[in-house]
Amino acid sequence: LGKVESYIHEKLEKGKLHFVLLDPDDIGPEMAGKIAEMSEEVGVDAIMIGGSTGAEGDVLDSVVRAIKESSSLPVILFPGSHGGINKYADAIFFMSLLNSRNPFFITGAQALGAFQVKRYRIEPIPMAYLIIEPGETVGWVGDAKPIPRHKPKIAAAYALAGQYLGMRLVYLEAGSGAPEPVPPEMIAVVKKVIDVPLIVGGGIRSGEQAKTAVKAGADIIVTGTAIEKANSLEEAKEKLEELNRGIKG
Ligand code: 1GP
Repeated sequence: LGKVESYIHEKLEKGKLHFVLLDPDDIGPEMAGKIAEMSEEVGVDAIMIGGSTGAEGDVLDSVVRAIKESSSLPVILFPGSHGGINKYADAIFFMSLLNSRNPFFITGAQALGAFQVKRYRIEPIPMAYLIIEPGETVGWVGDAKPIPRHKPKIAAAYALAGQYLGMRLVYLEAGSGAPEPVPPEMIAVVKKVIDVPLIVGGGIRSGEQAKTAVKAGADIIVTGTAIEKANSLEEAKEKLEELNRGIKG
């Protein structure tokens, strides 16, 4: 395993993890740097960078660099397509949107990005990415057939298929800003079936919601909107602390 993946596994032996997602389309480099620095102070485990609309090119470049300068947390790309690759990142979730209707999001963008990942020596971490209702922007852009919230077995079947295809992480995604996170019943059913770490994100805004997801079986919780939407840096820090407590107890 690569450096970042090993780091994730070592940390998972001691407890559950919290990854903070920053979308360069919503947040400038200065703010991103400050949030990354605060995240590290509070005990967040990694910074993810990505978004479905416009997290590319110079905008992405300056945000990744600002984060690398202001914290020593691993920076993991969470790309909406091959445009979300950046040479300053440590690793990339090399993800396939398994329940997309469009092969571009299953294998097409991956082929277009593969040589770039190799050239820049970004550590690829293969991941099954599953969109759960409502799916929000990423569900629409990714042309997903979102998994119904009350059908946990469908999610589990896709998750297990992902594992059997060689993916080393499974991500259940309700969509950024989703009104409700992935249901705990679904998290529990998926967790029971797979052996690889389970990531859950989308709509997790409170420590209580984070705790519920962890109790159900999530290994890694991703939060983005709750922190990006804070009205001040102090508020963002309080939110980070609240979420972190919910995840780590
Ligand atoms: C989105 O799962 C992540 O891809 C995080 O979602 O912005 O709702 O926290 P939020």
